[in-house]
This record gives sequence, C-alpha cells and structure tokens, in this order.
Amino acid sequence: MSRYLVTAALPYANGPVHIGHLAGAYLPADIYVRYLRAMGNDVAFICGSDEHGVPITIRAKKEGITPQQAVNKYHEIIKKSFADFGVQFDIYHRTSDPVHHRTAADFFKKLYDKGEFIIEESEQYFDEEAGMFLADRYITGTCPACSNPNAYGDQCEKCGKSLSPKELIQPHSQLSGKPPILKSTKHWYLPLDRYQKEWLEKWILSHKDDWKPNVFGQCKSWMDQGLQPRAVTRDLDWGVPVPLPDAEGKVLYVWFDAPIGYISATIALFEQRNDPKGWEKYWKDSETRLINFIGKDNIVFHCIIFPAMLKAHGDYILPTNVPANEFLNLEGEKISTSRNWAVWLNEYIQDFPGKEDVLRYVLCATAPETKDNDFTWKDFQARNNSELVAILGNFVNRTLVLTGKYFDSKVPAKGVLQTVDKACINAMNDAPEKIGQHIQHYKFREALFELIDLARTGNKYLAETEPWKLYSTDPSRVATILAVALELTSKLAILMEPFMPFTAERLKNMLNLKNAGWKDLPVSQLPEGHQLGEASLLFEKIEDEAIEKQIQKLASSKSSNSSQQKSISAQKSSTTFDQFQTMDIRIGTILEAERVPKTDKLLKLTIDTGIDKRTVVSGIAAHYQPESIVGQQVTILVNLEPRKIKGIESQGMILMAENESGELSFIAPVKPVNNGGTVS
Ligand code: B3M
Ligand code: ZN
Repeated sequence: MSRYLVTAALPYANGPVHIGHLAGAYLPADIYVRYLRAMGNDVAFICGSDEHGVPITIRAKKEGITPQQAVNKYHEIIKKSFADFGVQFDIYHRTSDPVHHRTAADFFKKLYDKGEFIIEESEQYFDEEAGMFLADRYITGTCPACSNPNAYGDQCEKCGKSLSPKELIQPHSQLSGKPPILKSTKHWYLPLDRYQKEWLEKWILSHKDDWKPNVFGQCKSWMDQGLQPRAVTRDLDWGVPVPLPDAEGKVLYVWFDAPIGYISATIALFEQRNDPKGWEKYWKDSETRLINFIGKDNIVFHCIIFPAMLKAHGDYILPTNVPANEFLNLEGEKISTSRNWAVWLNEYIQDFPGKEDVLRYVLCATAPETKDNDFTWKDFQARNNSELVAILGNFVNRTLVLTGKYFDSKVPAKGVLQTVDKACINAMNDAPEKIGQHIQHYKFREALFELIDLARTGNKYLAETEPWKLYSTDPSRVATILAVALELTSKLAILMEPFMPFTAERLKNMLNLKNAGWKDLPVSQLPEGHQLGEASLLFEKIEDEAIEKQIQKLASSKSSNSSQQKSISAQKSSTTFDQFQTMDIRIGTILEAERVPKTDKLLKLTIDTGIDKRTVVSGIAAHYQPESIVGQQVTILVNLEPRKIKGIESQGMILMAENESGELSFIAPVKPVNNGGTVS
C-alpha cells in the first residue's frame, strides 16, 4: 500500500465545467483515484475552485456583479456537477477561503524571509482611462512565438508559451481597447533562471522516461529557451494581499496562489477530519507520490513554476508526475466558453439524466491523451449504441436472463471445463493486470479498451457455446457455461468501477455482490447457489432525436455567434413616406458591361430601364466579371442626379445587397417583371 496525493487542476470559478475540462483532467484523475483506492492505497484526492485572477474579475464585470458574487455562483455550480458526475474528490475547496488566504500568504512570506525573491521596480503597461495596471488577461496582443493575435499577457493559449505583457506585439488593453502606456511599479520575482541552473533542469531531465512525452517535450523546450525571472505579484484589487508592509494595492499572482490551493485544500480536509496535522504526511513525507492531473495549457505552471516554489519553500515534496492531456475539440472546432461552443456538464446532466456513465465512457474512449481529439454527438451515439448497449449491456443481459430462466437466478454448478471455457477464464484472469498496468501508466483509453474487449470475449463465448440450444439435452453443460459467464460478469462489475461507477453499482446489485473490490478479483465472488438480484438493462439505446437536439443546440450557438460577430449596422434615423416616394426605382436589364480602364472597382454598364437605354457606372468589378452579367436583371434608381465618374456620365444607380462577408449581390425580382417595372 502506498500513499498518494492526487490533485486535479482547480477550475476557474468563472463559468461551468465543460467536456473539455472533464476529458483533460477530471475524468482521468477520478479513474486513477478510484483504481488506486480499489487496490487498497491511501489516497487524498484534492480539488477546488480557483477564485482569483483576472479571469474572475473580467467575468464579474461582464455580468455586472462583484467578483465574490461571481465565484460564489460558479463554485456551487461546478461543485455540484462534479458530484453528479461521480468525481469523488475528498474535498472540493476554494481559494477565497480564509484557510487558503492564510496558507498562501505564509508561503509567500517564507520565501520572502529566505531571500528567494528578486525585488524590482520596472515599467509596466497601464491603462490611463481605467486607471489600472494591465496584468495577465487584461492585456492582449500578438504572440511573439506563433503570431496568434489574441495572446494574453501571461500566456498564449494557442502555442502554450508563457509570456509577460511586454513580449506581446501590438499590445492593447482589454478594458479600454486602447494601447497602454508604461508606468513604474514594484514587484517580487521568482528567479527561475537561477533555479534552472541550480537544479530545475536536472530534475526535469530526470523525468524523460516517466513523464508523458507531450509533457516532457514542452518542459524541455522551455529549458532550451532559457527561463526568465517571473513576477509573482500583481497590481490588482482581487486576490490574496501581498503580506508585506510596503505592498499596498498588490496581490499574489493567481498562478502563485492557485497551486498553493492544493496545499490549503489538504489542510482544510484534515481540519474537517479533526486531524489538524494529518495533512502533513501528504505534503512533507518523501514516500508520498504527488500526481497533478491538468490540461496542456497548465503544464508550465505545474512542471516549472510550482515545483520551483515548492523547492524554494523547502518543506514540501515535488510532483512525481504531471499527466497532462491535450485538448478535446467539439465537432471539429476548438471548445470556447465565450462563443458557447461547448457541452456543459450541468446541461448534459439535465438533458441525459442517469446517463453520466455514458459520457464518462465516451470521454475516456476519446480522451486526448497523446494528441488533440474530437468529440462529436454522432460518435457519442454510436459508442453508446454499438459498444455499451450491443457489447457490454448485451452480454450481461443475456447471461442474467438465461440464468433466471434456467436456474431461478441462482448461480449454477460449474462442471467439467472445456477448452472454450478455459479460454474465457484465462481472458478474465489476465484482464485486471492489463487494465491496471494501463491505468498506472495514465493510458486510460487503452485500459477502457481492454475492459470492453473483455465484454466482447464474453459475447463471443456465448455465441460459440449457444447455451440456449442445449438446455433440453444437456442442462449440466448449460450450468457450466452460465457459471463461467456469471463469473465474467462479476469481474466486469468490479473492473468497470473506475470508469463507470454508477453502472458498476447497479450491476453489483443485480449480482447481489455487495462489497467486492479489485483486490477480490482473483477469487470467485459467485459461489454455487448464490442468489442473484433483480436484472434490468444496463444501458439503453440513444435515439436520433436526442442527438439531433444537441446538434441543434450547437447550431444555435453558432448562429448567435455569427450575428454577434458581424455586427448588423444600426437602423438609420426616420424618413417620411413622401421622401421615399421621390425615388424612382425600376427593374432593368444589363445589355453591356465593361471594365472602366485604370480602376479596380468600376464597371461601365448599359442598362435597358424600360424607359430608355442608359449608362451607369457601378462599383461592382470586384464581385462580378463583366461577361457574366450581361442579361442580368437589376434594380436601379433611375432618377438619381447624373454624376461624372472617371469621365463617364453615370445616369442612375444599381441597388445591391451586401452579405456579412462584404460580398455584393444584385437584387432581382423573384417573379418575371418587364424592364421599367416599378419598385415601391
Ligand atoms: N485555474 C487554469 C485553468 O482552469 C487554472 C488552473 C489552476 S491549477 C492550480 O485552466
Ligand atoms: Zn503563441
């Protein structure tokens, strides 16, 4: 038995949790912890809301509420949806809690007292209109590494590079939209460059083989670029105040205080357990394995900055592993909170009650473990219907129904085993080790694949042995087959628990298997004569309508996005009917068209207006080729005063419609109208 401290990234309390968060960190962490516990390890599983930093204040401003009101609202939503989804944290804490403020302030003070910080007065970006220094997400600009035009002052989310505002190209304030000015201010810096030389690089390199390649690769590339001192304080009014007398108006940088949140949450957990010193062995005993589950945009903070802080402090262990996942996309596009392009966990739970395990299954099966991956609703449906229902559910159901029919739902006696039985038994005996190894190596997809493969083996076993054909001639053979199939069912119930805990619970009830866990797997849990419970279907088919509804929901976020993005121009001020009546608008036909020499935009058109044939110069050359529009009907304002354009007299104006990309289109009647027909 070993001691583990497992953390999952603290979500910002600035919005609900979506499937990208789940697949990135929370689901793998929960599977890992459930497995460790099932194996009898001592585990503390820690999480909580990250309630400081600019993401929170920006959100509060958008909603017209205070930062505290914003975090109160989202903390509750997030906490509840994790619980509903079966993520079994020992504590879901929060960084606005006094325990955290105290712990983070003490941590900073200890580093200060040890002389770890560089203190520096420097010029920082300042928004004069808002009267504020522009830290982190208050400032955006172009990323110097990948040219992403929307990089934040602390990080580019596109390439993952950690940034400081001064590295941004063409910086502008998120508050006023204006370019900022420079103003002098004092901050405390962690000398990452010094740590790199002293120990950090060596430590990172020592994890070449046990950290995931995507994680190690990112760290290595930062080392190669050379680390810089990093400010750990900010001029903001929301956060943990810097615990020094000369630091009025300054708070700890959110990425300094948030990881300390793991420590304060552990302290709070043991306070709740009336064991106020109990947390220390998790953080201070070198026997403890600290595992931080995160998404890839958090790698630098967990693999470099937080370890640097822990080491500088001196009392704490460093992470053993930081199994970060890549990103999950949705229907081929990046998940985005601001564009509402997401599947929100709280909404999923409402829309698919009782199907938490289906989402857990699909997210684990498609988790972006080694590269970005895509979630689609069609794939969700297909995996439910053709894997959970058709393989796992079908095997369990056939086994239980047949046992009910032939043996009154009592486990029958196993007779002489044939080769086919032995092969099935071998498969079930090998599975726990295979699945466990994959989980221990953070290969949750492969672990799940082994699980479903075991159910597939069960289905094949029934198909080959066909017990339903044998009962009248050979009931003892049927007894053996069903005893083996039930044995396999009981193993599945135990093995699926980390992945699908709700279904595992139901299946255990059907098998009348109360407390069996992973370590009981080698021993048969279903002795002859054991009375089974009541059977029901484990999974049900998901119909097209339910999927269509979700696809529609996404489509409507898309259309509201595009109307928001391309702002529709405001309505002009009123006109009168009489004024309108002065305009003579007709239907005409283009007879000839040619480019106006030495211009890009203009075409010279000859129009049959029904009244006459006349010349009109029109700015549509970028949208239509002259030869393609001869014969085209158009709408023309015929009594516009003639104007000379490039030396040509234009006698009227063609009316055009413009779409959101600025393309022009003729307006022509839908039913036939002769030239000269009026428009009114
Ligand atoms: N809140 C970032 C995020 O949600 C941040 C994680 C903190 S973990 C200490 O992506
Ligand atoms: Zn970038």
